[in-house]
Amino acid sequence: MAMPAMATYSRAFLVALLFSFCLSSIAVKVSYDSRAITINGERKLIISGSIHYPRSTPAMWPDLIKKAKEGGLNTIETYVFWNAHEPLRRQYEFSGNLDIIRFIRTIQDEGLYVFLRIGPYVCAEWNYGGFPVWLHSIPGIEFRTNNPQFENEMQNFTTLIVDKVKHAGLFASDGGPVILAQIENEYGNVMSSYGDAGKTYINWCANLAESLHVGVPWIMCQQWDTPASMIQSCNGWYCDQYQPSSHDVPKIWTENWTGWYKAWGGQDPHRTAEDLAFAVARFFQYGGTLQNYYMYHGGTNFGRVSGGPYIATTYDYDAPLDEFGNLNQPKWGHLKQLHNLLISMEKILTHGVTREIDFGNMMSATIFKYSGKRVCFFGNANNEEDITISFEGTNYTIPAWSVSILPDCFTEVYNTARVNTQTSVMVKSPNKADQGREPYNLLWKWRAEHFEHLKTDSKKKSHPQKDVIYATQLFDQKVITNDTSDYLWYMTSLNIDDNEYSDWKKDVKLQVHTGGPVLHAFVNGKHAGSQWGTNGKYDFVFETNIKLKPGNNSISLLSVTVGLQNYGAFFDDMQNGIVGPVKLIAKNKQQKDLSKNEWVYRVGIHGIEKQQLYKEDCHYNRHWNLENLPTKRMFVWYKTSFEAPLGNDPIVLDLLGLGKGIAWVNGHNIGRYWPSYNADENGCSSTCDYRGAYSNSKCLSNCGESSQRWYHVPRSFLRDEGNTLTLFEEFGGNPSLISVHTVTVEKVCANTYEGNILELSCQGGKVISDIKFASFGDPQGACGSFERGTCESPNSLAVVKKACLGKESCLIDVSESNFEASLCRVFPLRLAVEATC
Ligand SMILES: *[C@@H]1O[C@H](CO)[C@@H](O)[C@H](O)[C@H]1NC(C)=O
Ligand SMILES: *[C@@H]1O[C@H](CO)[C@@H](O)[C@H](O)[C@H]1NC(C)=O
Ligand SMILES: *[C@@H]1O[C@H](CO)[C@@H](O)[C@H](O)[C@H]1NC(C)=O
Ligand SMILES: *[C@@H]1O[C@H](CO)[C@@H](O)[C@H](O)[C@H]1NC(C)=O
Ligand SMILES: CC(=O)N[C@H]1CO[C@H](CO)[C@@H](O)[C@@H]1O
Repeated sequence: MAMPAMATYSRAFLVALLFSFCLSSIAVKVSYDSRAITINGERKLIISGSIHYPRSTPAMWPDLIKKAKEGGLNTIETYVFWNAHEPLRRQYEFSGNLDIIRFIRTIQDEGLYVFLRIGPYVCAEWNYGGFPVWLHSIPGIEFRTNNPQFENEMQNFTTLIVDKVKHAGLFASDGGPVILAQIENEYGNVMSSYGDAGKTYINWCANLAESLHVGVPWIMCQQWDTPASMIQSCNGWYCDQYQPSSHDVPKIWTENWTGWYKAWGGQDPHRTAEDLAFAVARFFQYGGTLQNYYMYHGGTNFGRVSGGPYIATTYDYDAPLDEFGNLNQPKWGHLKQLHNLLISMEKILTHGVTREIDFGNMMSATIFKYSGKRVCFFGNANNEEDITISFEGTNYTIPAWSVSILPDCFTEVYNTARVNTQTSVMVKSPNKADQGREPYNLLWKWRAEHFEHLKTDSKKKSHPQKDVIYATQLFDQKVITNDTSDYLWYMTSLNIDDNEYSDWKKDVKLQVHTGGPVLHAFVNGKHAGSQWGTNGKYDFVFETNIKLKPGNNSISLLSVTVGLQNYGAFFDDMQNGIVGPVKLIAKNKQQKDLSKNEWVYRVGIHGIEKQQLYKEDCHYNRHWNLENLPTKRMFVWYKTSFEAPLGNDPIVLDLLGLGKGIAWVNGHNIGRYWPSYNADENGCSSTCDYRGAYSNSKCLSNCGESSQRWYHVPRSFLRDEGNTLTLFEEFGGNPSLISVHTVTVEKVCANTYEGNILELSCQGGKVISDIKFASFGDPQGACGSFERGTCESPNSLAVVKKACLGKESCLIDVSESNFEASLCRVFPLRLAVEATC
């Protein structure tokens, strides 16, 4: 009896074991049909947002992903950054904010899907588009084309990443969150430049992807003749008019640009919440089912990761979550409402038959019908006129450049132009860690960067120096440095005979043709001039008058990069640094071409690459001066210590007053700084009309001001006290102007239509301390300058005060039932509020 009983028992046990195993990692089948991505056979609306793991810190990830989920996303998209993971060939880095597996698991923990865009070309305003610079040195290599050397490396890295994700069980086919993968990136934009080899290459990419058996679909974006096994997709400001060239694939929008990136010398970009919501609503109106925000959180280009030309350290992107992870309101909230509404209509949007009604004048309605239910989109793409339409006996007014969504084809629940979410006014407030001493003064130490080698480099090969390279030609900067440093010295000397000196005594010009972007010239150890590219171009011709002496003269050129080109056909071949010729031009037009002189190359700045003065345990720590703090001096090091601001609000440094350089906090490189580079004087407008097609030259602000004044210091880089800030200042500046700030919400405003629930909330534990304005009626003006209209409910202020004062956040039902009668004749009514946090 025992025996059979045991047998029964173990079978049951086995079944139970199998069942529990399946529960923990149930394989999910991801596929697609002509309408949508399907998950276990069910069509899904995918609302995705890009968050690049190296542009924040692991300590920030859970909060960012939680806010993305609260904002109504069901998927997070990221690129994979090859040059960060494989900085030297076959040497890998996956720790800290490069721990992609931890990032994917963090997303999984929130129950969201992952869209993994491996590339490995990523563009992304990332240094060299994500390619390791060592690739460039492989003999015979040609990037992104039918070239065995390139394909071998691409295959090697792509396979490594796929294997890593497989081993962690993170593909949906193994029960993980990764539902989609991408190979290559926007190749269609450049393919024609590569001729037939480009076609061969893109087919090779498709075959590579397929051969990796990831068990989820692969996507190729901006690729119009996609190989059959790949799903094509669209990138852009708008993708509503995009139709895939095959009828078997769904309409996918992989990059909906939520704003734009910032460049050194560029103005602040801004894409309005109204226009972004319009673009999204129209995409879904016209049958789209997968949409990804590029970026949902942009973040920061720490260290040397920014691309070129001139990509700044901030990568805020005007995204729904700002650089520091704060809600960018109203954008975040306005989109959240749209996402929740779209998801609630998922079944109908992915299955319904559609009927279009064209009302003319760019006004159209789309009716989705499925299993007895209907939803309607009324889209007005006219950028000036509000249009009233009559639909089934009811009149609807659709504001210009907006979409109304009616989940029952009768009641308008959402209009992209009517923002009912709060606007948060962010401020940067000075560090109050030391309450007794305000403003909080930083005490600075300094030391000069030593340029000893400037005097000795004219020595010949017979006394070869360490760490230098000799050549009788000018080299592309990245070929010499492998992009391990921004800095490269090009040094040479020339002899002026006594008998020719008369020609070279006066009015001599040094002329340098450089691929830029920054050049500092020294003649006989003295600074002779500096210049950098303008108008967004790296290359320029530098000219300055110099003084020569009879006999040997040394010419030392320090070339500085700020992020290698990341986009365009053959961008990888673009030369950096001094491309030549380098010439001396005498007054009588006589020239000496130094390009084929003997050049001595030295990589890096002594204090950075050799002494590592930014490191906490640096043994040169003693030799810093406390007296006579220099300002406006080139090539100088500054150091101070500071206390971490209390609370949880994000921390920024105000570096206005500095020139250009690199900043480290407790040894972490927080990025290049260049606050002296002002944004263009022109192109800004005081008003920003959301109507009409957006482009990155619309709604700009900050003209003529420092293009990046504030620099993010993630809290995880800090201790409570005794934090070290080290600066290498290249141009000259005044460190005593620097201060530590926190970023927080100062006040919140809203202008909410009747029929909505208004949520007001502060941030960082602060409560609503005052209601400056509240009027339910037809209030006028905008945040900061609201005014009463022709009518209002007399108890407007009282209702809002009662609901909100003293609270971190509050909800107000904006309806007539919640306020005293207003006697208004204007409909719909609105509640305008301005509250102080
Ligand atoms: C990548 O290349 C290395 C040799 O450089 C080799 O050992 C490794 O197996 C390759 N990986 C793949 C997946 O091909
Ligand atoms: C709708 O608008 C039309 C034209 O402006 C008007 O004649 C009609 O009376 C309106 N209908 C309703 C129900 O308001
Ligand atoms: C750059 O890479 C090449 C080839 O891998 C190597 O020979 C050279 O030493 C490297 N140079 C620097 C400065 O790291
Ligand atoms: C001047 O430079 C030449 C060539 O570089 C070298 O041979 C010579 O020794 C130098 N003379 C002095 C005085 O440094
Ligand atoms: C064509 C193009 O510019 N592509 C880019 C689109 O959006 C972002 C810009 O932020 C890039 O990363 C893309 O690859």
